[in-house]
Amino acid sequence: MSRSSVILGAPIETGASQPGCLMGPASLRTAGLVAALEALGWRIEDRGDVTIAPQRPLDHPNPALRNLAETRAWIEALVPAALEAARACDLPVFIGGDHSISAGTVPGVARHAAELGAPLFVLWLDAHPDLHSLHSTESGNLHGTPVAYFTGQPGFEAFPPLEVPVPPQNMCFMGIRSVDPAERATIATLGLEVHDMRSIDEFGVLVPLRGFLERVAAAGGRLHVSFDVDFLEPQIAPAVGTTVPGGATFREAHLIMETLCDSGLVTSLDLVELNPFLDERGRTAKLLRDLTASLFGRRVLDRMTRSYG
Ligand code: 4U7
Ligand code: MN
Ligand code: MN
Ligand code: MN
Repeated sequence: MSRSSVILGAPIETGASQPGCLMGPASLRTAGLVAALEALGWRIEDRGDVTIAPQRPLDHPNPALRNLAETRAWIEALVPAALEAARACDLPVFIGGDHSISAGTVPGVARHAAELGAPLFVLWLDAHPDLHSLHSTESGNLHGTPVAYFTGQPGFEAFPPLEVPVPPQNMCFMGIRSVDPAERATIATLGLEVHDMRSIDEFGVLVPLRGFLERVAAAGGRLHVSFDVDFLEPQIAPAVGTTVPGGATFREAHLIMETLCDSGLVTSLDLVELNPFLDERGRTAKLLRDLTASLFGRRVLDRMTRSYG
């Protein structure tokens, strides 16, 4: 039996600092994401894009917050859509949209994991830990807040109540190289597993990734991967608003996706922060398509795979 995936677009750009992520789902479809995955033997159902109605502005004690009402509405729309997608297939792919989509997709798949009685783990591939609360964010850009929200941190009274939080000890961050003071404090307090770019320079991507995958397998866990384009070195992935130099290389990123594929543990994926307005002849969209294909089983040659757990 071939494996199945539901593709769901979430064209959100209200969480980001600049417009353009709205076009992310269209750009990935134009790059041929569906055909690339079908070529690997997957059954793909593209459910199109989620939408929200126009919103009336919401007040908040933090005057810096931008587009709070829209983000709230996106979360309310995405949680049930992500839950349904997770119920309907082996590995749903959520296409952003800026990273605020994960404030809906992760709680949605967390509810599905809870239905199955399995713990949910999250691999966060990003230059940033996205650990701000609605009170600590200084930029007011809500794509910097999803992890704090879905791990159940305080300061989210203005977001929809969270039904199934992800335990902070089930998180693993890789690629981190831009951390604000409030986020640094949260990382220390919660004791989060963070592999910053320095530690990737020192140990490569495989040592920390294998350690985390062993942990997921030992717990009988499900694994959500959230892939922010700014995880990558901006020279190979220019289509992103929040570029930070010193990101993951082409091979580091593919090796992560290939290793995740071999593990057989991944049960959902976000592809976020693609801003096609900033792309160069579609190269970032094509790279993201190919990285997803590596996660879905594309490989150079057949080989023995390593098993976990
Ligand atoms: B992304 C930032 F200040 N921390 O809060 C902020 F550096 O989803 C960036 O990872 C947030 O791209 C980046 O605005 C959010 C900034
Ligand atoms: Mn992010
Ligand atoms: Mn980022
Ligand atoms: Mn970004």
